[in-house]
Amino acid sequence: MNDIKAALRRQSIETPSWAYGNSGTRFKVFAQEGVPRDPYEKLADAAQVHAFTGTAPRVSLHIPWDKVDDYGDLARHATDLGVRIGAINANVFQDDDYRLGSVTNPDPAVRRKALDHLLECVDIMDHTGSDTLKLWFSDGTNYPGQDDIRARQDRLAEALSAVYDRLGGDQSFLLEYKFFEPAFYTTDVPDWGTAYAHCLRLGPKAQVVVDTGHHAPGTNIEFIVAFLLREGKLGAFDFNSRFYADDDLMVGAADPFQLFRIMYEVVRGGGYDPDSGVAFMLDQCHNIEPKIPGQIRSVMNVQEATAKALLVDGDALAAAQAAGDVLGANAVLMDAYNTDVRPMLAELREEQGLARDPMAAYARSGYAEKIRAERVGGRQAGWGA
Ligand code: RM4
Ligand code: MN
Repeated sequence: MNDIKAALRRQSIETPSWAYGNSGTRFKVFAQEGVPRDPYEKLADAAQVHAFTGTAPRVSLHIPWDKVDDYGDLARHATDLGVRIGAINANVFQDDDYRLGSVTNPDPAVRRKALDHLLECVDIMDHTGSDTLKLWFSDGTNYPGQDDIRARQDRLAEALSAVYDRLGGDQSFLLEYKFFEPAFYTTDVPDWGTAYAHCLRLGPKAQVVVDTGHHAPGTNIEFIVAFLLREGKLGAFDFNSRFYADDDLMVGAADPFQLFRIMYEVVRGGGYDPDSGVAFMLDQCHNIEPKIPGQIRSVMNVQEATAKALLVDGDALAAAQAAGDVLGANAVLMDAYNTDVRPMLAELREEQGLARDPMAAYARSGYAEKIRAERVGGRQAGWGA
């Protein structure tokens, strides 16, 4: 039990700056009172999530949503609040020029513009001390024949290689795949295999990021995780949950059993080892629920799934598997999944000087009332679509 607690104590889950701003669907963005007006206030909210969970010390930024004049100053602000800047997420999907794609656009001038943005993001990494660039491309086509599928792969490879060459010694990039949306016929990075092939060709500083909401229904995500870990190509997770498409709901809300199965493969494959380099990030939007509690709940959901994964009796499982004991092996996994780990996590928090129940402690803290009263006027941050 102490080993498990020690492993949970070093857990680190990165929260996304955009989770604290207003968000919505393509039908409506719902504004909430007290929402941050700028990246500084987003970091202040993220610091609350870390303060109550002890597990969320890094915050991802999204450029241009988090554009500021002085990134060094923003990084210092983060440190003052007890958090650090995590991954820099590039955005080449919200400009009229990108109607037919960004780095895979048939027009070389648009490709240049997109590449320049990606390189600018590496400059921002230099200034913030961030070591990770996250790349997701909305590029693709809507109609058969619209563009040359193969040529678009060539253009993608060219851009990725230029970014790769620009990375500093301790910097790397994550390539994110998604099977559809906003493109509906072809997507240029639709699946883990495409991301993996591009990353493999480039080298160790290019890794695949698995966004759990970016798969077709029924996809066995834990298999993808096991495979990528075995190949040393799993760079990170963007955690969220989905019922239908890319729903960006709270991780562990739709299918906690799937999250457990994923975390089991992470632990099994060494992805939870201190030197694994795998980053655990949230990529979520809280459209109808309050945002800071939404993030706290999500961090707790990942903690619970991780605790259960760590509880799996590896020796008993290996013995049952070797003996061909199908039901016995399955029972070992289910025993761990069906264990209530919440008391252990509450105890661990107490040992760390935290409240046993982070949700209740945040509600009691008065922070929500404070930001509602203070953040009046100005322009609320949102995802800018
Ligand atoms: C994309 C992708 C990226 C995220 C944006 C907001 O679908 O998941 O990771 O940065 O959405
Ligand atoms: Mn994502």
